Amino acid sequence: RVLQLTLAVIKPDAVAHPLILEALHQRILENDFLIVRKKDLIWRIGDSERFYAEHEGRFFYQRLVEFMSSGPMRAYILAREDAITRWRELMGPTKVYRARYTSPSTIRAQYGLTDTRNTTHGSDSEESAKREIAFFFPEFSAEQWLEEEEPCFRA
Ligand code: YYY
Ligand code: MG
Repeated sequence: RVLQLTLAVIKPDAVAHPLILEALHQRILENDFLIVRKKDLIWRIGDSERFYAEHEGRFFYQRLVEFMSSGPMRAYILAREDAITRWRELMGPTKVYRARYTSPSTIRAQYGLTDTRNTTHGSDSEESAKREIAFFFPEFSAEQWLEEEEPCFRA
C-alpha cells in the first residue's frame, strides 16, 4: 500500500477557538494528508470513557473524560504515506510544556493549553488506527476505500 490511514481528532479546546481550528485544518492540508472523512461531533461522557478505557485508573482519567465530552470536536480520517507516524510527529509530545521545550514547532507546543487540553489526538499504531476509525466512523470500510479509492491518488 502507498497510503496509510489514521484517525486524527481536534479536541474541544482547539475547536472552541475558530482561528486555531482553521490553522489546524490548514496544517493537515499543508502536510500532504488527504482528508478521507471529516465529522464534527460531541461526545457523551460514556463515549469518552469507552474511547479512553485503556487509561482507566490513571490519575488524569477523570479530567480527561470530562474534558473530551465538554464541547464539540472534529474527527478526520487522514490518508498519507506513513500517516500514523507523520500525524503523531506533527502533534508533538503529549505534555504541552515538554512539547514547547523539545519541539516548539509542533501543534501541541504552539496551541496546547495543558497536558489534558492538548489540542489533538492521533492513533499510535495500525491496530489503534483501525479501532479508532471504527469508533468514530462505524460505517466506513477501510478495506473498500483502499481497494477502490486509494489507486486514484497514486502518482
Ligand atoms: O497518545 P497521546 O494523546 O499523546 O497521550 P496518551 O498518553 O495516550 O494520553 C491520552 C490523553 O490523556 C492525552 O492526550 C491527554 C491525557 N493526559 C492527561 O490529561 N494528563 C497526562 N499526564 C497524560 C495524558
Ligand atoms: Mg495515546
